Amino acid sequence: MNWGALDRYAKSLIKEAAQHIKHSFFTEIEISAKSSANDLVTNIDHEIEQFFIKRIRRDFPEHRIMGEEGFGDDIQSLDGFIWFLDPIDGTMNFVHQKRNFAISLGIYIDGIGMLGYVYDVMADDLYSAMKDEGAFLNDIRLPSLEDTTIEQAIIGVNASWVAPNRYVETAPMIDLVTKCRGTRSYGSAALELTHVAAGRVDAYMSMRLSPWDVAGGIIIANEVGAISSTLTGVRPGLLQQETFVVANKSIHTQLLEEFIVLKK
Ligand code: 2AM
Ligand code: CA
Ligand code: CA
Ligand code: CA
Repeated sequence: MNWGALDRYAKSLIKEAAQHIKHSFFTEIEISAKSSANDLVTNIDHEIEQFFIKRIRRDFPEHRIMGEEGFGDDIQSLDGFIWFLDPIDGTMNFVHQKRNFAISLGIYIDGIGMLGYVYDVMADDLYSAMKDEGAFLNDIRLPSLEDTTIEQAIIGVNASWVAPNRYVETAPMIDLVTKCRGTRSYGSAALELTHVAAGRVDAYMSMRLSPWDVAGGIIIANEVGAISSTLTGVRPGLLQQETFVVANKSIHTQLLEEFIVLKK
């Protein structure tokens, strides 16, 4: 495989898809609910996923695609080439804010992340990474992360972590949000991963994410030395919904051991 050529191909596909998304603001967008009233999807999510899939199938017929909206392949194993695609990550932001959403794409071979992309469409910020070649923001290299401490960290969490929930004990989470320097919640898992990779946020966690939410961002975060895992500390499996945390490596273990206490 010519990885440089595949990288250029993926970037041009993402930029073309982003133009379609921007043009959609001049049309009537159809919004519907998926699993719950707050879980939104639009005709644009569907159209963008179909745009990618049509191109990838034409140009790489032997590759498989896992996309959020279900137009891709039924993926039960990580063998061979797999493209993990979230056509719009942060659909609620797309609908309500017309910003703060991203296209997320990760290209894996036999479960190993090779090329990762998160494109903040309205900011025109393309985060990308190639395994062992570093991570970039618009072709400017992102430096490796420097060590930090909980007291100096900004933690990416949403309010559900300190409200009663079925995944984690709230008392240690309240302790965490009290001890850390600040908290943030951006509403797009892919963008939150890039904030960690760029050192703007020091950790991000979620109780339930799917492979397409994180596959691209994990590769980017990995290249600057951040650690991604489930809340039990194992590598994300990328075949089903899981808990997720990405953090500066100097606080990852402490977060899991002291503050994220899983309910039995
Ligand atoms: P989405 O916008 O592509 O659905 C919102 O905090 C983040 O969680 C987004 O990255 C969102 O992705 C993701 N997410 C995963 N499952 C979700 C669900 N059932 N409802 C809403 N957001 C979900
Ligand atoms: Ca969704
Ligand atoms: Ca998503
Ligand atoms: Ca999505």
